[in-house]
Amino acid sequence: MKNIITKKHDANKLSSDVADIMRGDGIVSACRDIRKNILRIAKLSGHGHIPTCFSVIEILYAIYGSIKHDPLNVGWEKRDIFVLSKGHAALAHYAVLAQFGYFDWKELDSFGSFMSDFGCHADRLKIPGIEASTGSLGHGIGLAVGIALAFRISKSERRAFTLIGDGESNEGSVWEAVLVAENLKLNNLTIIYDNNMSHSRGLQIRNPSEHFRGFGCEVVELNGHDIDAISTEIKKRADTVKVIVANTIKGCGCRTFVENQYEWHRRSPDAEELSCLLEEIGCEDSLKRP
Ligand SMILES: Cc1ncc(C[n+]2csc(CCOP(=O)(O)OP(=O)(O)O)c2C)c(N)n1
Ligand SMILES: [Mg+2]
Repeated sequence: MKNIITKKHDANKLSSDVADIMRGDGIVSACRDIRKNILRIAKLSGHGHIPTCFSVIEILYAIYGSIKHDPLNVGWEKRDIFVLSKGHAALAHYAVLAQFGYFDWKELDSFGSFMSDFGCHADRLKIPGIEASTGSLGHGIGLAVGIALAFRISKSERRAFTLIGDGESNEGSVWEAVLVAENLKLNNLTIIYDNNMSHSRGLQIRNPSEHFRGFGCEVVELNGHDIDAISTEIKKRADTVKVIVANTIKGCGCRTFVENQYEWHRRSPDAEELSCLLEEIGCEDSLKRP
């Protein structure tokens, strides 16, 4: 056993947030299946950013369960727009889009391979449901601000949503975008801030809620693994820019990732590690697609 795997899954020792999402049926089991498939595809491809992805599964699930969109009519002119600003979570985004019926799971098996449409960062011209090509941190939020402004100018009821990272928010362009959005009082823009405290390679942003409030945004802070809480806030509009500070666990669901966050940022598991990780999320029995 490689020492990168720490110990076997012990639900009693996990934080209550982690343990809660691993119990129950319905949405909870859908999120477990999404995690299972991300692990499977990361192993297949040799790529992944798995902890980054596991941090935002419930957020992405809540977004696609709440915004206006239609997987059978991807160009629907009344749809809301979501931009994944922390673009290295592309595999999580693809997985949630597959879960919501944008494409078949089996298409994702080519993720990260030569000439695949499913790149490690998503391309909006290649994948249905991807509205912006992202991956260079600090840019997606600016696109979302522009999209929200365009909706206002065209007197549209459509809304724009974006998901940004705490490490990403070391980029000054994030705060420039917030400044512009709040000055324009873009009440059709919701920013979700993935507060997974991943400051090992960046500067820590202490108390992000206060930062956003300082800019004049309307801020709500919640558990980023609580789908109901996120969905409720996604649906509610504010008078100005709305920011949801989502407190998350980077690698949520796998103790190994939580404890070895930095080492796992980009690596993919080998066969032995994969079976340990599947066991940690409670899916040791099967690698079949949902
Ligand atoms: C402009 C830019 N600089 C650096 C990188 C390299 N990079 C990829 S992920 C990452 C850390 C991002 O942290 P965070 O936004 O908190 O995402 P997390 O992995 O925690 O989900 C960095 C610096 C990048 N993709 N883009
Ligand atoms: Mg982070």
